[in-house]
Amino acid sequence: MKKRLTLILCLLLCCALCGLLTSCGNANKGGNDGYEDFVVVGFSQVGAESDWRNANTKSMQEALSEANGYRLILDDAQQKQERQITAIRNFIHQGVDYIVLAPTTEKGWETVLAEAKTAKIPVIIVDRMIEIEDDSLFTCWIGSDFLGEGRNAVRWMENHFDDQPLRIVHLQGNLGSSAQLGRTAGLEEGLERHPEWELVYQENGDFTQAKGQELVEALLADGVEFDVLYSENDNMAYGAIDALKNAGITPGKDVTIISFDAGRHALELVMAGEISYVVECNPLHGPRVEAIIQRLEAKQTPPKLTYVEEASFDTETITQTIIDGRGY
Ligand code: GYE
Repeated sequence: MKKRLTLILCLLLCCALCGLLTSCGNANKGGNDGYEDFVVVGFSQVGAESDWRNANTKSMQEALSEANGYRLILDDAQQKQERQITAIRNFIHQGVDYIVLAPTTEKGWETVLAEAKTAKIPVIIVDRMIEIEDDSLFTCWIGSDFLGEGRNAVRWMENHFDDQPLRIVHLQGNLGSSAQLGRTAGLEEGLERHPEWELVYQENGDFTQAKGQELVEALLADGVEFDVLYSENDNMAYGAIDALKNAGITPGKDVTIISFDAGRHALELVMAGEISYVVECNPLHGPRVEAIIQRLEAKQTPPKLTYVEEASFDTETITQTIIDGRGY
């Protein structure tokens, strides 16, 4: 009798343990966790530093929605690579179907992506690129040609200023990110070709409006004089514009401003003549990532690298229709 009771208790314990394991195991593989009908995607986002980034997050949320059959687990890394590494490890632990990574910096992904590969979870990189020797550690990448963007801006400067001497202030984005590296490299090529161009100031503005304003206030206080402000994103340009105006300097007249991203407000400032040239960087990757996942679900192979098409605008080419059509 006692023996039979122990046996029954053991069986009950086993059942309970099994149930626990199924529900704690793969987030997507059955159980009562509510994930079973969805494709589960873990998205490690850089942060919320700019309008571009917020538009990017929104685009991902809209495309990878429950109505479309997805469960999106979004992690905001607050611009820190360590946080992204932790987020990816959590996604692996949760057994997501796909990992999407918008990397803060290019370097330092080998170990964690090898862990994702071992767990057989495809990794889709968006926006910025990673620098990695073994490219089997990610499935594919979709994003922008940042060096092309920088070269585009420099071409405009060459056409606009001919051989005029220029004093240039350079606000950089987060150091080590593809967006910074490419846009900086474009400018550096221009500086090499043009001995009449002088770089009078170069600093990291973290891609934020607050830092852009702070840096320009500081350099004006130091008496730095300049003709061109090359800002590696719109938000830093907005901050710079505030600082210039507060100091009685008219953007677009006393100083030429060049920016990257081309969000709606930047386009309005081009129309108002305050930003002279803006190079577009498209943040709407949600539907593109969704299409990639659909192909992978259908056991197809998406292209390894996809560059999105991007335009640019100056005071002559901007129109109200272009501004009205800009959703972010
Ligand atoms: O230009 C900037 C953002 O990586 C393209 O990051 C992105 C850049 C974008 O914070 O505004």
